Parts: sequence; C-alpha cells; structure tokens
Amino acid sequence: MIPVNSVLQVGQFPEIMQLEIDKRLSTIKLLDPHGKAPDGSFAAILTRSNTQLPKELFEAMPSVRMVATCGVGYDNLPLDYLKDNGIKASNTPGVLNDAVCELAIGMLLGLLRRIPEAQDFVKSTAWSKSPFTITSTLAGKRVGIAGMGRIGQDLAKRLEPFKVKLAYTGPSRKELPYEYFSNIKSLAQACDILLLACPANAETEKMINAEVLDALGPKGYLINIARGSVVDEEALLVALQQKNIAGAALDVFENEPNPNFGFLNLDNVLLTPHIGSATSETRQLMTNLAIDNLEAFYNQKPLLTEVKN
Ligand code: 8YV
Repeated sequence: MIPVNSVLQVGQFPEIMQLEIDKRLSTIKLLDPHGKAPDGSFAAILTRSNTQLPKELFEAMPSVRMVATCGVGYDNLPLDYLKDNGIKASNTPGVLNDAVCELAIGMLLGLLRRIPEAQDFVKSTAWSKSPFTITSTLAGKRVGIAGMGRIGQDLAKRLEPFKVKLAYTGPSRKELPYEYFSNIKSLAQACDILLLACPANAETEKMINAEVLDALGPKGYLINIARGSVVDEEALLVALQQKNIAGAALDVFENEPNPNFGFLNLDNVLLTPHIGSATSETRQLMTNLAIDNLEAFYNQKPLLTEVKN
C-alpha cells in the first residue's frame, strides 16, 4: 500500500492519465520540475518521459529513493545522479508498442502517398482543375530501422506484410531475419526509408547528420518516432530544403512543443506533435504499469520494469 501523499507527481499529465493515477494514489503535485519542491517527505516521484527532471530536484529531496516515469524513454532522468545515489528508476516498456508502431507506419504511408496534401487538394477543389500528383509505393522498398529494441523489432514484424526488404543497425547484431549493418551511414546507403526507433543517449545524439542524410539520398525518406535529439535538425532542414532527401515524417523534435520554424513551411514533411503513445488505451496501460512499479518499491519487491543503466 502506498502511503497517502508520499509520492510527488512532477509535470503536466493528460486527463486520461490523471484519472488512472487518482484511482490508485493520492499524490502531491509539482507542475514545474524546476520549481520549489513542496514540503513533505516524499519517498518516490511519478513523472512522464517528456518531463525533464533536473538532478537539483533530487538533491532538494534526499528522501526520494525511487522515480517512476510514464514512457519507454528515460532520457528525461538524471541517470548518473540516480545511479551515484542509489535511487531506483522504472519506465514503461512493452505496453506502448502497438500505438507507436501504428503511428510510425501511418506516418510512413502518409508521407509516401502524400495523404495530408491529397486531402487539402480535395478540400481546396483543386481536383476539379487537375489530377493529384503521382506518388510512391511502399511495397518493394528497402526499409532500414535504427534501433532494434522492443519497438524496432515490433515495427519490423508489422512491416513484413508490406512486402518490404528489412535491414537494421544498432550496437550489436541480433538473432533476426534481417540484414545487419554495423553503422548508420551504411544502413542509410542501403535503404530507401530510414526509420529511427533508437533510444536517446550519448551514442545516438545527432546521429542523423549531413553525411548520413547524403547517404540516404534524394529518393530517401526519414521517419523519426524516437527523439528529436537523434537528428541534427539544421542538417535535416538543409537536406529537405535542397531536396537532398525526398522527405521526412517527424513525431519528435529537439524543441517541443515549439519545433524549428523551418519545418513548418516545407512541402516534403509530415509532422505530428509527439503522439506516438497518445492513445487512451496505451496511456492507461502506461500509467498503471508506472504505479505497479511504485507499489513494488513500497512493498520492498523488485521493480517490474527497472531502468538498468
Ligand atoms: C511518453 C515517449 O510516451 O514513451 C516515451 O518515451 O516518447 C512519451 O511520449 C509520454 O510522455 C507518456 O506520458
């Protein structure tokens, strides 16, 4: 049983998640992670992957011994500080794959077949004057996935029925029926579509740079459902503006919720506001898994999905 008001809830939560939280917990709330920590002896923090937690927050509350983040990504946590101070952390992998993979495939098809423009074409009555442009088929394309964790592997399985040729890159080769490339540039050279499903960390920071985009080439497409930090956005903007790549579908950006203005006027992008896991079913599952981890912590049991860093 989690004692009343022993969990500090940090950051803004959508209503559907707050409803789940309020069914099971009574929390004290801190909307701004950089704000003054409220008085109280909190044993744990509940937050979301899109809320950056500074180490100063933990320094100000030495009673906190565990943090549960709603989300698969945990780049929002000061991992070195947590590790150095023996503070446990949990995330929510495995329960958002359906939502994230469905969005990735939807964005890919929307980009290739230019579905948003096609709708505007009909709504503007331009169709009465000329036919819509010819686009491109997914079947037969070479699809490369950067990051073959749970989501990357799930994405690959879902793409197989689309008659594509799959390949991947990542820190190491895995027992998978797809071609492995040891680095992102060689994967980009070998594929028509590059899907980013990797974690945000020091190794992936700005991994998609001008050289990789050049390797992807003028018929290549980039899909990012990982993190904005994985892409050098200045290089991507140049590649898109100069048509050095054919297009990009982006659900994540370096600066959210105010992405680089340069993306907004391009005709070869499909942009969504970080909605990978934003379905009611998924957010309920994530919230309850985060709370299950909190309960395990308070009951001195192993966490269900501990962040091992
Ligand atoms: C979270 C995310 O899903 O799961 C992740 O890593 O990218 C986020 O969208 C969301 O913040 C959960 O509330």
